[in-house]
Amino acid sequence: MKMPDKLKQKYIKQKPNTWRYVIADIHGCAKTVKKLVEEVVVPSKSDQLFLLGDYIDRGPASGEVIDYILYLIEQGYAVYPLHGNHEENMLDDIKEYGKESLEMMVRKITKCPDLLDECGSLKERYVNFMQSLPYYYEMDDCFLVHAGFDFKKPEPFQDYSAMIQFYIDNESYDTSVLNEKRMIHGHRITEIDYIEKLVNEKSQIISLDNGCAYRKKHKIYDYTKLGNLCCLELNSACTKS
Ligand SMILES: [Mn+2]
Repeated sequence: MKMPDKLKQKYIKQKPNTWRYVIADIHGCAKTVKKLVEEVVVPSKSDQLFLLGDYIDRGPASGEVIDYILYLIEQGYAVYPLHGNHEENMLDDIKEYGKESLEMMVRKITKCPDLLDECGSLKERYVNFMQSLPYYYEMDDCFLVHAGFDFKKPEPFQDYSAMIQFYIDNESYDTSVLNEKRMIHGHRITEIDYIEKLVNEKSQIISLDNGCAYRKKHKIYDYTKLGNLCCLELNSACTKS
């Protein structure tokens, strides 16, 4: 996908005396993210709220999730959304499929009919939103990215497809290129005990996706350790001790 360079990464300055929150893969769980933001996180308008991508598919209300993000931005909250592979796939599908196949796919396969308008096309505001998303954010003490960086590649900070679909193995990941900064990512569904361990041990790499849409028995995953939408407070996660 071609896009202007300014959208590919952004350096974000930390504001003094504010909190920084990160929420990973929301996947159509609109009620959950609203509850999390409004009753648990309760950010002020000067706090920063980072979202790690994958807003759509799996859960029941993909369009509602994007509308909620747009609403928060409109209300003046400092929201920083990132690109996920599900948004990228949707944008590719728009280019690849004709109107009818796309409509069928969105209704039957990805199951997010609330992304469609009454003519069966993807609503323009969702397409515009998905096209506007950067691939990673860098701050003075951390990187935020949907999936991760592939440091085996010669130009890891140019490899945008890795950023949305790289599958990180926390145990063997080479962190030397991060310059001692933390890296917070989603995409890889991670059991809640392990997320807590990474946070408590102040791990340099933190996986934050607990598969919030997985609330029932699943072929691959132990659903009893999934199903939460996690939020990490970056100031405390990034302190050294
Ligand atoms: Mn993903």
